Amino acid sequence: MILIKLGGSVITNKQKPLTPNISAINKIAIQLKKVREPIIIVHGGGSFGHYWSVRYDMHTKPAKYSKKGVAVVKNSMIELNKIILDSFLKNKLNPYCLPPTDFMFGDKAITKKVKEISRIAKDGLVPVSYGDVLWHGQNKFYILSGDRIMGILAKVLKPRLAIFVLNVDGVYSDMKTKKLLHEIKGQKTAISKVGMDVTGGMARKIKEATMISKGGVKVFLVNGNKPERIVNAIKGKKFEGTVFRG
Ligand code: IP8
Repeated sequence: MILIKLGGSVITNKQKPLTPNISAINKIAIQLKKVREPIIIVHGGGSFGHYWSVRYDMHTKPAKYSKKGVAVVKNSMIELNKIILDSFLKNKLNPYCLPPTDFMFGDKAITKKVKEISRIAKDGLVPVSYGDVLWHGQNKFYILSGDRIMGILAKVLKPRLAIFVLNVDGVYSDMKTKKLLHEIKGQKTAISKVGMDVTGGMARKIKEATMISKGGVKVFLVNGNKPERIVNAIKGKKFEGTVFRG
């Protein structure tokens, strides 16, 4: 089974609020159709969830955020999720909509429900979850990033591979020369902050990828604007990207 995170920077236009990148989504869906293994998809917020989270000053830290903000962020993520589901359906991927409230209780994962996700995938549907704002208890809410969901699912499901699909080729050793690090085994990396991101951008991804790989799962970071790389990574062919070895 393969766990794939579609980064918000690939599936939306991050420079323009509330703008999906339909062409990128469709191209990714076409490539994913070639995969012959069960897959589970998680997607990020991009110019939907992140746009509103910034506007309402909402973060990953549980706090008493604006109720209107919670409602608006949640609504925008449903909207983006629907766009992904429509594209998957059109491309015969049979998506199975999976809001994170289906397998989370407050900030804890419900193991039984997480295991159910892999059974749904093995039965031939493609579960599609996403980063969201969740209730935390005691009148507090928090942003659960898609990257964190990757960590939660990987820990329980131990997929053969976890793939983070980005809008860059992988992790660069430094941002000036854009020299790609083909493999990371715990070394320090230069990380630049990406604007309009309440969940930590690339730094968060590297942290989560490192954690997942420490749990024994191989992690790939690949460029979603060249979606054939996702399939090459899955099929064990040579591809451009960064590997975190499990
Ligand atoms: O793009 C965050 O998910 P991410 C989702 O994976 C929201 O960090 C609601 C901002």
